[in-house]
Amino acid sequence: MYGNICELLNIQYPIFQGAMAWISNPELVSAVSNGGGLGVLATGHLDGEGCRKAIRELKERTNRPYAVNIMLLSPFAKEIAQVLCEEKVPVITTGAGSTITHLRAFQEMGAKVIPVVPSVAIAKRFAKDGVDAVIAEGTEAGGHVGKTTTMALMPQVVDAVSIPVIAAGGIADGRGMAAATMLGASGFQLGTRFLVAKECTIHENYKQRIIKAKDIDTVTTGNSTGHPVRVIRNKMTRIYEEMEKRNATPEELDTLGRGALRKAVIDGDIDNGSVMSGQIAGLVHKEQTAKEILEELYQEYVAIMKDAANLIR
Ligand code: TUI
Repeated sequence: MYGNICELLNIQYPIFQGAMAWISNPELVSAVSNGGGLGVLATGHLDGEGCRKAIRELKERTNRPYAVNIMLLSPFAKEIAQVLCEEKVPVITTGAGSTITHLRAFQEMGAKVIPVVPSVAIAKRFAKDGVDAVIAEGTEAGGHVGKTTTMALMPQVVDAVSIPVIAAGGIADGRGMAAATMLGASGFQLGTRFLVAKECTIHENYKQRIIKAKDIDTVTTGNSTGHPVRVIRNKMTRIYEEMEKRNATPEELDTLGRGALRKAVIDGDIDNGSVMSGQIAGLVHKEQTAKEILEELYQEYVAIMKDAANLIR
């Protein structure tokens, strides 16, 4: 059950930084990998050549293990898969899809393949295909999410597969990591906490909005299109909600959503942009370096785990 993910991936801490399109760039990813975690490069906003350039920059910045994520809904997924093989990426995570193009090619090239799954059925399918581990992501997470909470999803996925399961969604401190361990997690993936890393180059407005966020500040848009996306509630989500209520077509909704993440991340327009965030943003209070975040998370985690037996008698 608790496979050793640090040994499998040759990392110091069992902590992944979630791939966030436009956000998880070589600067952030290298800071996490150099700090002892697993930095995960996002490619959801890139084409094949953009992806190659980002991987090469990342290789310049770190000699430690890193991962690259393929967003399987991306129109460029196929050419990105090809680039990952050519660039001999050591760890590949996937999101937003249940079929991986080039799975065999990835494994023959020597990569470990770790898909994100929102349900037991999809976890089982990938396990049967021979992936190395899965990331079970609860609906608390930011961005494109499934419907089940981390609390309910984790133990069910752990029981359904015999490969390591990484927990994602709703984790931002050592307590969350300890709780996930009790549910059977072999590692943890955090996105929201790394939004406020010093090396995270998102617009300052985005960072401050995360730091200010409260527990009830996120909503999911896109419930009617079958692709719910968790974001901070703002003017854009209110317009989106209105449009969904009057049964706007998926095309109309897409038009509103298109470019919205870039608007928030790059332009700092947190009113009209898509400020993707997990529900745990209310727990994220301060900017720190990626290394400080990793060290603090792990120290909190170890202290809680060591003390856990004292809670019973
Ligand atoms: O992929 C994510 N999170 C993301 S991707 C993204 S970019 C985007 N922007 C706008 C609309 C849609 C995407 C922002 N956030 N997380 C991993 C994840 N994967 N969450 C859920 C899933 C998932 C969903 C369905 C995995 C497999 C799956 O299979 C269903 C099928 O039938 O393919």
